[in-house]
Parts: sequence; C-alpha cells; structure tokens
Amino acid sequence: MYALKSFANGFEYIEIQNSAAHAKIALQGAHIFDYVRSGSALLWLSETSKFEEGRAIRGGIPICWPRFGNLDKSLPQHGFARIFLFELIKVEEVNERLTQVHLQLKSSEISKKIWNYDFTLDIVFDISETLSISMKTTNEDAKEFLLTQAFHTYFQVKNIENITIEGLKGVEFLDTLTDTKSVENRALKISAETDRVYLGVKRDICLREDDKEVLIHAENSHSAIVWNPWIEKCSKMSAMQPEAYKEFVCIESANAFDDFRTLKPNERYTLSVEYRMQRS
Ligand code: TA6
Repeated sequence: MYALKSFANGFEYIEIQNSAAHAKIALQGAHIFDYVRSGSALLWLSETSKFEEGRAIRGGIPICWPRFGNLDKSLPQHGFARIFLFELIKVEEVNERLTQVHLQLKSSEISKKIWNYDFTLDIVFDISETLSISMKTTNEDAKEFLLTQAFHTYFQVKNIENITIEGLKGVEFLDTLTDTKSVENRALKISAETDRVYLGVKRDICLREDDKEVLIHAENSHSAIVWNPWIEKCSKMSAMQPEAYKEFVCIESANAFDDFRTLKPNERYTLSVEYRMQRS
C-alpha cells in the first residue's frame, strides 16, 4: 500500500508499506526520512527536524546536488535539490515485496537563478528487503556542467562509540578538519568530531554495531564521506539536540572533490546506492 500524505503545514510525503519494509519520502528534496525493515530503523531523524518548505530535513537521506559541500561559494552548501519540490512521476507496486517510487526535478526560472543550466534530475527508490536509490542527472543544456553529488545518509545507531566502519582500510582520505591527507589503516571507530572524505573507494562499506550490520554498495562512486559532529559541533548544528551525535553516523556515497563529473550536453550520469540491513 502507499499514500500521499501531508503534515498539518501542508508538507507532503509518500508513505509506503509492503511486506518487506515501510518508508516515508518527502516530495521536497526527494528526501527519504524513514525506512524500517523487520522493526529495525535504517535512518536517523532528528527529533527537532523541521518539515518546512525551503528547509532541509535533518536526518534521513538529504540529496546533495548539483554540489557536495561548500567549496563552490556560488551555490548553497550541498546544492539546492534538497530544498526544491520534486514532481511525483510514478509509484509502482511491482510486487508485494517491492515498491518503486520515481520523483523528478527539472530546471526552472527559479533554479536557473541559482545555477544557470537546464537539467533533469530523476531519483528512483526501490523499497524492498533492501533500500536502493538511483540519482540520474541529464544535462539538457547547450553547455557542459560540472557535477558533484552525494547521498548524505544519516544512519541510526544505538551508541556511536560502539560502531565500526569497515571497507575503507588502505583508502586515502582528506581530513577536512585539519586539511591533511592520510591513508586509513584500520576499521574506523568514532571517538571525536569526524569529517573525512575518502577518495578512491572501490569496495562495499559495512557499518557494524553489535550483531547488526548495514552493507553499503555504491555504483559510479569512488568517494565517500564519514561525518559525525561530536559534542561541540553538535551543540551548534541546526535542528539537532545536544546529545544527537551519539545516535547517528553519516556515511555518504558520493561523487565529491576529485571524484567530480563533467556532463556534456545531452549526457546522463547515474549515481546509485543500495543499503542492506542484516544480522551477522
Ligand atoms: O558531509 C559532512 C558535512 O559537510 C559536514 O561538514 C556538515 O556541514 C554536514 O555536512 C551537515 O551539513 P548541513 O548543510 O546539512 O547542515
């Protein structure tokens, strides 16, 4: 089953329930903010998140497009797609265990005031035993454009100090807090503010906590960001309770920094990701 719903302020989302999972996807930003399978929530959502027009939801999977980060000062941090209203193209109940949701954003007068290119951005969700998302960019302009992007995924954890992140050993990373490059030499644990851009990612990443693991498989991505604000930065973040840093870690499959793409006119590029929650 699925339904188009809205909060009291008119903020619209799609609620999906099938025999494999339950999910909620906001039309603004094509922003999934709830995915639950067998009683286990994949995504963290801030208790103080706003569901307001023009404000990114804090948690779930913000879509960072057509920029990741804030290096391009001509665009908002993480681009503008996450605060634009997408059109619901189709919801298809493929079978009792798979529901496919297609949302689309096309360039407009408003978007071209921010970023002067014609484009189509198609986001397709497969809600099933796993959560898959594809993000297809089409350059509809006569000029080529540069693209950086990411699924800025907030993973729910019981206690940030109990997790390990595997699959990044041997990968070079930029520590954005110190602007220094190093090579990861172990399974990553979080015990302080962490904001790292891994470049040259070639394997699946595994987020492990106790007997729960989340397998992260990305296609057409060779960069991933690991972020946790820890105590001090958490206290300064919008729509985040002071203790929230204990409950989530962001592992963001991306085309970011050196892993950027340039799309020629009429060229298409798809970044996709699949999340599988399981017990080890
Ligand atoms: O992906 C990590 C990061 O760039 C952090 O530096 C922090 O700014 C985070 O994203 C959240 O950014 P936002 O714009 O969503 O508050």
